[in-house]
Amino acid sequence: MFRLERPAPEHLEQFHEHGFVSFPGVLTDAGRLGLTGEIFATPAVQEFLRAPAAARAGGPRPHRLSLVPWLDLGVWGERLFDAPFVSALLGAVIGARWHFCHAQLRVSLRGARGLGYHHDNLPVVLAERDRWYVQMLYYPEGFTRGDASLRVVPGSHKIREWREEHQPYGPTLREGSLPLLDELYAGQVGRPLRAQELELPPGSLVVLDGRTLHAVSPKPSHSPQAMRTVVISCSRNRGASPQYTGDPRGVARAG
Ligand SMILES: O=C(O)CCC(=O)C(=O)O
Repeated sequence: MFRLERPAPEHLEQFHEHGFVSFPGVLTDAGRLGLTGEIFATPAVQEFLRAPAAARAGGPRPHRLSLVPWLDLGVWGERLFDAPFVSALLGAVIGARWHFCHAQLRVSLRGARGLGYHHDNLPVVLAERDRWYVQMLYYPEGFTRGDASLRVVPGSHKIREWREEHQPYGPTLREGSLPLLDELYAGQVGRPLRAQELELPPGSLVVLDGRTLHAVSPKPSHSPQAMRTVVISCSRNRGASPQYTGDPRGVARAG
């Protein structure tokens, strides 16, 4: 499923230094097409794609479907958990013991709004936020700049203390103004917080340190690409507390 058996030392260096690393076109054609088939076979995706455009335009995330967790993975999706490349990468970053939290799926169609700057490291036990949360984001169709592209903020994984207005976890999607975050937090990481906008071919992977700030550009209504999907598989140190999923009881339990 992967064109690589393991990450190179330079990949790991980039990941630790900048909080992310990308692997352009790392999925084989069979892997990319197999995963796409499983995405299209997912009943919630079929329902989303069949719905009239007017129905998809409503709600807080127009033209974007988000499945957390994504439970309809088949043989290809399952390999994202146990392929030699994945085990080698997670073993090199987390160490010998980790567990998968879940797989997630997002589908963005023309007119999707995008996401503000945020990070996704939301352990139920807040004290564990400096343990590993590694997100592997697979893009079967890839994306070009300005079209549902991923923007990452190199070095932002090194922010340790969130100011009171961003407590407990960091900025929410609505608060994600990068100039403001730069003003407030660049001092902690010793370099300016600037976004790097990625552009990736089909079958690419981005590995994020869960603390790294990132955002997604809107998908223009005239985009030449009808649909962009991403499958995200997330892992933590084994035994670490699970991810806060939006259930308010999770926040109450945070220590
Ligand atoms: O759509 C993407 O590329 C990334 C998704 C993301 O950042 C999120 O859902 O938190």
